[in-house]
Amino acid sequence: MPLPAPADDEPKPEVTLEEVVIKKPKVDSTLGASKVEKADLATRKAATGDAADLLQGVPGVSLNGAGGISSLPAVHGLADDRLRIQVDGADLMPACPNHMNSPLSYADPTRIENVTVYSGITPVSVGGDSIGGSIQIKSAPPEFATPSNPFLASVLAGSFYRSNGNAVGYNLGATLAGEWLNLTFRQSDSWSENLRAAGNFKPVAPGSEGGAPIPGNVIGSSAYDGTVKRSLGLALQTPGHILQLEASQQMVEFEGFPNQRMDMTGNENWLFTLRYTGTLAWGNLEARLSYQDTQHEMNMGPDRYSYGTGMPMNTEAKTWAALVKANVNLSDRHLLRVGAEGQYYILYDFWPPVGGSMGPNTFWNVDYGQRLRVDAFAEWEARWTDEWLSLVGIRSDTVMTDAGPVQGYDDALPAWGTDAAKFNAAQRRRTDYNWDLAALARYTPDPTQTYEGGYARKSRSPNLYQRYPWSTNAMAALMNNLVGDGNGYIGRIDLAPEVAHTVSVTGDWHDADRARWKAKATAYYTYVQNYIDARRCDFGQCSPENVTATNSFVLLQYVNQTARLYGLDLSARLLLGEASSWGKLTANLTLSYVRGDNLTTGDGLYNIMPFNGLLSLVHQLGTWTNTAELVAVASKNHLSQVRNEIPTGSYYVLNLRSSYEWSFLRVDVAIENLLDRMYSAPLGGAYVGQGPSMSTTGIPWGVAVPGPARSFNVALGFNYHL
Ligand SMILES: [Cu+2]
Repeated sequence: MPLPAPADDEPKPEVTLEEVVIKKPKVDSTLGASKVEKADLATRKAATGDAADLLQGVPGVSLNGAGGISSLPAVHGLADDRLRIQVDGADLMPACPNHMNSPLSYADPTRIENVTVYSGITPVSVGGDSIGGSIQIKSAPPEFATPSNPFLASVLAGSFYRSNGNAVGYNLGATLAGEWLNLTFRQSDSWSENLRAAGNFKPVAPGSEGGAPIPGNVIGSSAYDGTVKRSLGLALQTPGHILQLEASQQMVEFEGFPNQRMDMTGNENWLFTLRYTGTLAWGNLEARLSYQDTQHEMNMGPDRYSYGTGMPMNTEAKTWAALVKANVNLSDRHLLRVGAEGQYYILYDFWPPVGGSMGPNTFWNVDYGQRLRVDAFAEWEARWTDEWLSLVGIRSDTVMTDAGPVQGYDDALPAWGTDAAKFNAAQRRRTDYNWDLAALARYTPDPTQTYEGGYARKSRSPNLYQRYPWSTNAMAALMNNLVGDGNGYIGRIDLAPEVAHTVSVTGDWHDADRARWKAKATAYYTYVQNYIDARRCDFGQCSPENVTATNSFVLLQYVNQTARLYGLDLSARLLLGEASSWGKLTANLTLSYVRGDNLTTGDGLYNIMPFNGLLSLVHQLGTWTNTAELVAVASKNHLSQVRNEIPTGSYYVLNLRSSYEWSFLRVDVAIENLLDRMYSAPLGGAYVGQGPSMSTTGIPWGVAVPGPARSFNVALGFNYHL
């Protein structure tokens, strides 16, 4: 959150020396927010094409597996669009029945300078249209020259290689800046072959008809290629005001999805943003306008059956968004944040005909889908004393969704026409009047401890893929899947918004200058009304066996139920020793536990990360950093039975990393999964990455997507300032 600027830069005549040294308010408003440390960020972004990787190790955060650059973060058991994920302030919208082009898949990891995860009580000023936490990813702010040094120029370039998958990436950038103008260009690209697991997890078999056999340890459909991200930014500055205009383009030529039945065979996204930030006498002001345009294509990649014709599925989406928000300094101790925002999203999801019963017409999965959101919020932060802070906010969230009439491949066939007619006869427009509330208090009795507790009510309306997919045909339903469990999903127009009530308490203990040790613990409990879970499909074309099956892929329909999630995050850091001759040695520990239950059915919630911990030893000598990291994860056996979720075993993985920085060169080397341990990724989903994927029985059920085998990584970064 931006640091509120002092209300008045002019020193008042009565200011005494003592008042001058009064501590500035802390930048982070809530203890429930974690910032990824800069050193960790540099190490993690060195050798990845996936921006979500930068969140690894943040307490309470886990990653749901998807494509190679599209992992979906989960915070305290809530993932995907239950979180508010912003990239440089933009709420990027996915446009795909599998959420392949998730917001973070558009972020260039090499550009990211700053990651903040709000996992506890999320202030309403950073929440909205979400029931879980908020993740804010930011690039570096534009740099400007100074009168003493009136011209800035910098170039940067980097590259990485990962042995598992033979992944290669590069990034380059250039900045030219004067005192009032900054021009920045960035580009990155990465590609990877299929990843390998450390052992065989399925039989050797060809993935496509007559194709070469895929070895038992190769994760089919995990390759990606040509993921170019480029941006051109122009920033103008006058004292106290910055205006930024940025155009960016994100292209993907191919990205495989081992836990989906299709692959991304093309994605082109454009984003245009105009942003103003100003520091004014009364506080600061931000205004932004953005437009996002996405063209998305899916089909069967090289590891899957193509059925002679493939199965093209196309999605087009446009999103317009506007926001204005202000931080108003009411006094030295009172800050008011107010804001309003709007977002309008249009979606077309259509599947061109391929012949046979999948023709002669185009299948419309969602035609003229619309989601309009209008929000306003006010939040009051009060620093009553140096010990006590309170934050109270309220937010209104109005969401309208709608979709036009649809058609199947051939509505004369009952397999398509019956469901389409039923959907077309229904009233499809829904308007939800949602509201959020967050209240928290923070107590800092002395410089070594802080306690925070609060309550939040948060709401989120269903997305278009939860309300509008209409076909109960198995093949069509299997293509609609947001979670990677291999099942098929049918929408439900009547879905109500999810409303979460969260209470959370955090304690933070450390030595007075935070140099030797610190420990933080967060406990949380969330009760979700109208949680969107799933029930077995028992209507339309769904068979009676679909209702009772326990060891196969099934067809499901979204349904509102009641859920509960609770858990605990612990993190600690301890300086073990320090000497000028050998540097310093630090130990870090993170433990996360979360449990999710469906209270309506007694079932478990899907994809809840089992108890896990991370222990690392970090040695630093000047700009040389060495890290040994142990990741340990318990078995996953509290499962979503309605989805026939697959259990996974416990495992541990050892990683080694080392980095060295010269004035303008940085080298990172790493060995991930040093001991080449074989394990199933607990949040990796069901393996459906090869073979005939268009029916529930074409691919064997019960195989979890494994974690990657050992990888040797090396990355070079060059950054030169003129
Ligand atoms: Cu897709």
